[in-house]
Amino acid sequence: MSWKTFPKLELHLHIEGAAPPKFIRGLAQEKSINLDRVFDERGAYAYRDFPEFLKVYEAATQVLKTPRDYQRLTRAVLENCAENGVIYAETFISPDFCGGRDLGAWREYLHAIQEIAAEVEAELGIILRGIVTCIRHFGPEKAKETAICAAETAGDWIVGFGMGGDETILRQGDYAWAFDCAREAGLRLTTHAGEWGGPDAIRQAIDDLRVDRIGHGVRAIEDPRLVDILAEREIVLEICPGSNVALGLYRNFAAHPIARLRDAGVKVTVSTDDPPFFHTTMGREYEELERAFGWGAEDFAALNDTALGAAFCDPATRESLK
Ligand code: ES4
Ligand code: ZN
Repeated sequence: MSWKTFPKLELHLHIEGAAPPKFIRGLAQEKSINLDRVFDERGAYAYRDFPEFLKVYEAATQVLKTPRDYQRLTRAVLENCAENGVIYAETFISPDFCGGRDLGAWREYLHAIQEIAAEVEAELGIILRGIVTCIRHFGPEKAKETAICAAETAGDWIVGFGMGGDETILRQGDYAWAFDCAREAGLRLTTHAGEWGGPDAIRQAIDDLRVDRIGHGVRAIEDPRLVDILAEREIVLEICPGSNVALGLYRNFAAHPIARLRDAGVKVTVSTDDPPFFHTTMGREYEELERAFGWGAEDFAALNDTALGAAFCDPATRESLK
């Protein structure tokens, strides 16, 4: 069955990672930037593993230079989301790519993105909010600068702070200053953990960064006591099954732990991460979950209820989504 029009919330979406290849190619052409290493012969993003994925991601992102470029990107991303039934999305945005962590420049990017998001909301009804994200492999010093950008722009639209990037570098706790700074500014917190790192990375995220949600977190399944902790403390997982399958973490949807985590009482949600990179959409995620686990409307409504409860937006916005 097609779940394309089923109303959905999406909590884990990297804005540059949601850029359609066509959009990036068009922008590269306009700017005469060579992107041969980024695409394969069929025009899809070309990478073999996670480190290569991060390189291709950063290379593709190089064509996004101005606030206007991010405006065009945001429109393209929101149109794709809305076409897949998404009514509310939180997207990761990084001052590393938007203005090089300079606060004045960051404000300009943010203004441009918010402006177009409001325009698309009026047209299509989809609501977007931002989570400022630091990039782990850029190191803790840059993460501090990123957190300051986040703290200075925290409010109705920038609602969270997070960390992505290469999870095998350093430890979650090495970024505690940045997360403390963001928390003090009133931001809610999430970090990528338990995708490439094992259960211990998830424990560090909970204990050392005190996050509200975990990006991925799927490898908690390897530690039953940790699964119980996640369930008891109601720590929400932003699970991206198609991403995990595309990057080879699990053979296929049927082998993915999302159903086991859910059945153990963990609060799970579903997102696409970097949809064109992983050849997925929210519609496709739901179709594959139906195929693998027989999930239907009730199961999907429950996922979205969990996402609504875990959304970082203000209560009035949350109420409007009920
Ligand atoms: C990521 Cl920094 C970043 N960007 C996009 N996708 C990611 N997955 C993990 N880290
Ligand atoms: Zn991610």
